[in-house]
Amino acid sequence: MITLYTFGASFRLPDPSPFVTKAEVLLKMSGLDYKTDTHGFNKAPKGKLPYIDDDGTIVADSMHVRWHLENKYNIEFSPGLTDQQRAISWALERMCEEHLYWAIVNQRWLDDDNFNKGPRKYFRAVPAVLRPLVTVKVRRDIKRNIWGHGLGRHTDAEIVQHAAADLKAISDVLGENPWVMGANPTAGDATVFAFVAGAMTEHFAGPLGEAARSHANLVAYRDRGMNLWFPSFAKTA
Ligand SMILES: N[C@@H](CCC(=O)N[C@@H](CS)C(=O)NCC(=O)O)C(=O)O
Repeated sequence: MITLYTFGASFRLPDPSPFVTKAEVLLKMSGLDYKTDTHGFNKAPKGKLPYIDDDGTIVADSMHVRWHLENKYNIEFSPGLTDQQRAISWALERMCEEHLYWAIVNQRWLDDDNFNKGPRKYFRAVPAVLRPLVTVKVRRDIKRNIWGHGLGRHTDAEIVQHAAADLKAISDVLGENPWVMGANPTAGDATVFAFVAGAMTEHFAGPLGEAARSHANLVAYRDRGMNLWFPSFAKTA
């Protein structure tokens, strides 16, 4: 049995981390038995979630999880795709993970209202006397990370402008198709669905979510993915 280490559902999402959601969608696509565990962060080998424990084999990072499932279980997540489609899918995935992600972090962690509605809850376990200091330090570290990436050197409005261009690109690739590479879900959907849902969640206010929800096909795509993989989070469920 595979154990997927997660943060646990929040922000009207199956997981606040799109990387965790991606790994869980891959596990669902694989058809393998798995369970989730929200108590693994302190033992995360790379200091981040997700990671899996597959009968004693620890695999950290959503990409390594995918490669592990492909190699160990001979799973083909994207049957029938051409090399060009695989390349487009890969480029979309990387755009979500290495660019759109930072706009999502910016929106949740550095906007005070969204921080209070969301990530602040992670600090409840910190002793009250230390909590303000720890909270300020972690938010400062996150600001430094976004700055280090480069996106954080822009104003909030410019960050959303960059992210909105990502979302438009996803919307344009999707077009009228139900899934990013056509009629059936493929590996790229595990990532793209996770990041679109994360950017779009109605839990947070602001222009990033509005930009995501301005594309009717992206809203339908998010709802389609929720219905298929996480029906308890689907509006129609
Ligand atoms: N490349 C990694 C990224 C994972 C990642 O960034 N996880 C974040 C949550 S979204 C995390 O665990 N952050 C905790 C930390 O950096 O302390 C993957 O694909 O799994």
